[in-house]
Amino acid sequence: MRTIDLRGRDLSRSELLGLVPRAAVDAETAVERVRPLVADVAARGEAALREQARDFDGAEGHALRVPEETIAASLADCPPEVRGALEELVARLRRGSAAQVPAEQVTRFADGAVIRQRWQPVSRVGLYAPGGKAAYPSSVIMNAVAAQTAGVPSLALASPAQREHGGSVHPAVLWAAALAGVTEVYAIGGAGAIAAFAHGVPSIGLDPVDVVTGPGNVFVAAAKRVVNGLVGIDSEAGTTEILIIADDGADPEFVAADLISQAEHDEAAASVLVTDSEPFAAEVLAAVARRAPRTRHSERVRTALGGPQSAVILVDDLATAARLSNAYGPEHLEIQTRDDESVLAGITDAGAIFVGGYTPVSLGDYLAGSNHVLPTGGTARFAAGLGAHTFLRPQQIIGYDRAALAEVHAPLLALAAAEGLPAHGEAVSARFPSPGPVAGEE
Ligand code: HSO
Ligand code: ZN
Repeated sequence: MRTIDLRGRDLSRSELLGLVPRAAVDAETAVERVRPLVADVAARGEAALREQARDFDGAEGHALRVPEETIAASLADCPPEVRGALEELVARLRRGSAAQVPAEQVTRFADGAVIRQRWQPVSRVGLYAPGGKAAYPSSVIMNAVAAQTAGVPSLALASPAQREHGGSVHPAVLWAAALAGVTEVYAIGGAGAIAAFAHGVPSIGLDPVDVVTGPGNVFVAAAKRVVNGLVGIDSEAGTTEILIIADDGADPEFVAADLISQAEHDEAAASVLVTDSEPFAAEVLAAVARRAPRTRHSERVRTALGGPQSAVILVDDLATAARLSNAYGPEHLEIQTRDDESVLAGITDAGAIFVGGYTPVSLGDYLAGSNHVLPTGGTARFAAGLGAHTFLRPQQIIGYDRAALAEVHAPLLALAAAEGLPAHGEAVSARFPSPGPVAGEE
């Protein structure tokens, strides 16, 4: 891992950002490639999907809808300890997600002048789960449970047809579906799946959805961009990132293990340590050098940690570390210091924040009860992670009675006149036949 020494420099937010480069992903070029695929599914439905499955997944003649019995039966092949762990994940996530559903709020301006705000779930969602080596049952559950907790009544799941699994989806995807209680599953992959969700496929009984979520490769991300507007989408989940703020009170072995854990996902993954202690940084680097060659995906980890997106950054103090982290807006932020709460107080931008030496990101990836679908690439500066709220819309319900409307009659007429929209004022005046002045009503 390279070291960037920022000590003794007074850096602005944009200078800080420029000093911590990250891997650039270009979904825009993929958009041009997937646009015709999406249009073809919209126009020709099942026939287009079958051609795309043949061309991209090497699957032909398979059932596009996975029978419900197959979903339930898949659990026979799920190792019991994996099943138990997935059940624990579902249970914790249900509790954690319930806290993301806001209560209805009522604002009363006067007796008879009330607005209510209720959080209304969307009616139907499509969840995408990648196939192949990236078949993460944990991610399927993160998406499904968040939608269910929001109260979404109709949920469909799609994942690529796997030739080695008889044209069905990856078994781990089916385990997750079965344990989360998802019964509508399609063996459709890539951009075609996103198009199928957005436009519907009548011949296989797939009704269009309102929101599409879930991770995928660059073509899935591009297809989500193409259908965005016709349906809602979650944020684009790019390559994973971890930024750790630590001082010499932290355990270098813990920090090294956590940097390696997220590097395991991808050669382009970013692992960044920000510390005010040079001796501590040296200890972490020594621990990384010892641990990295021994882990299963050591080649991938070596590439990720050696890439320009990963670094150890030396700063003067932890307040600067927090400023640096805010500029970066990490997907995952860990704080392991002598005074975690005061560092936390300086943090404004992060997808999820893991506090203390016993809260590694991999806990959040699986069993903390929090959601692991988080904003990447700096989008944590304006976006939230996936949760029940992703599927909820605040809806205001307005109810005024005659007396309450009378009270705002005159100022409303003034605003309507100012905007040159007299019919707006007349709609109110019509309810107060002559003479109509507000005072006359009281
Ligand atoms: N760290 C990944 C999520 C994940 N990890 C799934 C293991 N399985 C992105 O937050
Ligand atoms: Zn992970």
